[in-house]
Amino acid sequence: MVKAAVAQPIEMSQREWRVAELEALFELPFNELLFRAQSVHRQHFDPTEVQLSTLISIKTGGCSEDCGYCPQSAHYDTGVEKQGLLPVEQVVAAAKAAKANGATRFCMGAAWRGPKQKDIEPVAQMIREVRALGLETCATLGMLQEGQAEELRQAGLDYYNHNIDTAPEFYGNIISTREFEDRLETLRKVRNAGIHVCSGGIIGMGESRTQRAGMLAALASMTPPPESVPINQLVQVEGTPLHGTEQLDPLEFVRTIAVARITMPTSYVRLSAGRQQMAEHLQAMCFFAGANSIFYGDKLLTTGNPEVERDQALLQKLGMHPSMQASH
Ligand code: SAM
Ligand code: DTB
Ligand code: SF4
Repeated sequence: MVKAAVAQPIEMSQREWRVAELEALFELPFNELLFRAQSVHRQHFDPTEVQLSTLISIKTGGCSEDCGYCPQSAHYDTGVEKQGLLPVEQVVAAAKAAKANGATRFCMGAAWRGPKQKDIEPVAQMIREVRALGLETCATLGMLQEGQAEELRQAGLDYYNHNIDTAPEFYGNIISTREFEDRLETLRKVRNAGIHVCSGGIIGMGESRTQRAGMLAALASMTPPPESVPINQLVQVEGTPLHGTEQLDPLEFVRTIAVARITMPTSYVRLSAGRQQMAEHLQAMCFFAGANSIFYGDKLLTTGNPEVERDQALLQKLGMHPSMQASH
């Protein structure tokens, strides 16, 4: 009888990852892959802990970019109502509610190609006030110009979310108004300003397995890899070009989480958009595969997310609990 390869929970030090190595991980027998991922996970994290991050859309819709997945692009008719920059008080009230529900990070998202210089001060004010509540701050505002990352850091920004979204080779199939390299440039600015990096992507956009491996290889090979890695399942929104894309096998999504965990052992891997469409046992499997963070709150940016009570019940059922806040 052929014996299955013995799992080796070896320490994966930071290094350049080749796409072929990640493809080999994807091709492992499912149980072998999950066992390896869980073993790596336990070397660095308490497997019962999950980090909770709440989102708010501070500026909604009417975006000039043509990202094929996004309901907020002005290029598509999706019925999303446009909303200008929210008043600071409204953002702070939402942050207080998020904290009261147990979130430790608050992420402010804007449907911009990038912020104009006049936008920086009001956003900086939001960051100052949210941080004063004792929450970790995160913002996702699009591409940054020279000096803007420093201004945001100065205001107390802990994390900047800027996803590479997909593999370099597939990027042009999804977005035409900017290039993959533009994303890397903003990530460099964020890193240089001393802000923690949150970067991940979307699965289920019609990419191949090799391209899923390519996206994760690009993230894992960053020096250092992003501290937070959101793995989104495409939320298909009517009116966007990607609406109607063939649904991905859920087990392939779990594999993607596992490969992210193995290749980025010390990063928080966030089970992100798409949870509302996932059964509880699928989410549980993602946690076993090494996901240790979620978006928490009834809404993502414009689409739904499981209600807070439902998530609390799920965590309780799984014997999991929110992780304490990282100090800043
Ligand atoms: N406009 C900024 C930008 O694109 O960087 C910030 C906000 S944008 C909505 C943040 C991220 O949300 C995108 O990079 C993408 O990964 C994710 N996203 C947008 N629409 C999505 C969808 N329908 N399904 C899953 N993720 C989505
Ligand atoms: C991320 O990776 N996913 C979040 C957050 N970063 C900003 C956004 C998901 C958006 C899903 C579609 C919507 O609600 O508009
Ligand atoms: Fe605009 Fe961001 Fe949506 Fe792209 S993902 S259309 S940049 S809001």
